[in-house]
Amino acid sequence: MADLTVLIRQALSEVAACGDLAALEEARVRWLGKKGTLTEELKALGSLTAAARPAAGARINAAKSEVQGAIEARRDALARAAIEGQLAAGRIDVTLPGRGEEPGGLHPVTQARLRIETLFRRAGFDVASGPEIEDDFHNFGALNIPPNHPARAMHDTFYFADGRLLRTHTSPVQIRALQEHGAPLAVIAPGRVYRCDSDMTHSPMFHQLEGVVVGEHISFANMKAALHGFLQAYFERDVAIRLRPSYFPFTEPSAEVDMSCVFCEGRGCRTCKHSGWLEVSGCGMMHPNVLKASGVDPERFTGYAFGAGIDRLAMLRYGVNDLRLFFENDLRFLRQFRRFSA
Ligand code: 2NM
Repeated sequence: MADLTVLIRQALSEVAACGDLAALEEARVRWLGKKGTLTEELKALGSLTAAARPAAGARINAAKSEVQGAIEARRDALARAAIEGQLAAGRIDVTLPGRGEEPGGLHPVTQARLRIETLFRRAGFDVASGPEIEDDFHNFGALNIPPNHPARAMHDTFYFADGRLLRTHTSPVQIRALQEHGAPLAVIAPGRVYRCDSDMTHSPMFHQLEGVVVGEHISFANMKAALHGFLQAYFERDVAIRLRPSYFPFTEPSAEVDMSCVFCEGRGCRTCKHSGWLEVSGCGMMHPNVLKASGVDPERFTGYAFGAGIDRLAMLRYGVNDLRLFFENDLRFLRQFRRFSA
């Protein structure tokens, strides 16, 4: 028979070294299982003399129960350690200060839009809105942009499989307003528009402001005065504007609107590329075809229309130099606008 004292010491040290319940179960099988070391010792009793058997049997059973006890103690310790680990991992220190609640604020683009709406309402305009998913007629056809017109490629349109599309401008809103109310009419249509275009200065979704005024004697001079008045009110200062000839399918004649740079007052800086001028809008006299498509008699009525980027107007007013900041929703950026009101 093996030396029981040595076997017990070996078994106890193996049990103590078990790091988890699976290892402990393996050790139990190795020592106390059907073919375990101590079990084999008991089986060997048969080879002893009848006189020696009782004492040897008692010593082996005592050894077995000592190892059994050690295994149970180790199992308890491992189970307790597992629970402690789980508790520690999920511990909540209720004495730590809370994260607190912060007041929210309107997004700078929303602030700019609300401000623009207020200023145009004050000038007698209504504010209209319409669907962002449009049909071909309201986004293109009614705007003197027939199928295969190059302006369609220019617009980088997102199309749906059924032929509908995400509006590329808010002009459809004005077409619908004219169809519904007829002339005379003065409305602006601020809202989200979509173009398949994304880089430093272009976002696939951006915010546009468009406006139309239709009446019996609406002139190009009326348009220039309205745009000048709006820009001065929006930037709360005297600004100069100039109109450069341009082309849009829906207006004739058409122009780009430049404004004296709000950062350098026209002296020249990085933002205005040292020209002293910022391009802020496009405009023109409504094309007779557009009036006709909207149910307005172009022999009796004339109208002007304009379009500008709200995001760009917000950048210029709040001094933001990267358009993408408006769409990343980084709280460190947005927090800076809480103190402003519309
Ligand atoms: C622009 C430039 C010029 C425009 C035209 C219309 C409508 F629907 F009445 F025909 N709304 N806005 C227009 C005209 C938009 O954006 C640069």
